[in-house]
Amino acid sequence: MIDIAATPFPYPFAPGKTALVIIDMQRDFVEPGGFGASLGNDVTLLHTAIGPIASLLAAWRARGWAVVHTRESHQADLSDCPPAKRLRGSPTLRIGEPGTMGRLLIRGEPGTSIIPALAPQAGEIVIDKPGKGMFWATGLHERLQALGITHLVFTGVTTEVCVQTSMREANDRGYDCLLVEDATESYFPEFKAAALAMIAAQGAIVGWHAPSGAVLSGLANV
Ligand code: TIU
Repeated sequence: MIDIAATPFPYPFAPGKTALVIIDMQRDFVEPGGFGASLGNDVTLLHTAIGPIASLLAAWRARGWAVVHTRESHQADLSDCPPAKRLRGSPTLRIGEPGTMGRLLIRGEPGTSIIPALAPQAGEIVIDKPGKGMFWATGLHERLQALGITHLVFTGVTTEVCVQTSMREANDRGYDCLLVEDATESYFPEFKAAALAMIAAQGAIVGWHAPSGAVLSGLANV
């Protein structure tokens, strides 16, 4: 085990048993005309996370460690999209309606793809998830167990929605989870700060958080 400098105390990193998780770095969330923009958000707020995620991804690939990419997405007939999700609120476009990058959050449409800077490579796990959390209706837990994964390092968007939901699901399944501070972003800076604080409170009740620099320097000799 390697101790990574983290909040609220050092994170016990397990080399070879720690998957890098990249949540929903899709065009639909980070580019204009997609799902995130349809909800009234400024998508440029998410762009600062791309560089740190790319650095972590390169570090994992160099060591041959497991990488998980997720995509929030639905089947073309919307059979896996509950009306409670599709009909809530007053977005400019709803899930499944056509935008400038195809039908919003529908599998196979251009907007649902992961941005080119972080595109998955052969051998990496790619999960299409109908919910905010990455374990709901995906079979991911079984795949991680088969690989002997016990620890998860989280990145991606948005911090307090799909990242936090996935991290809470993972914590309940027994994984030790670290959220990388500069490799996650929110449309609401105050929500990102609150999510980081509540995750690490009460003795890491959900998990740890640390900057990408601390993770990369902790791995320097591994
Ligand atoms: N709206 C928002 O902040 N996020 C989502 O709907 N999905 C994810 O976080 N991926």
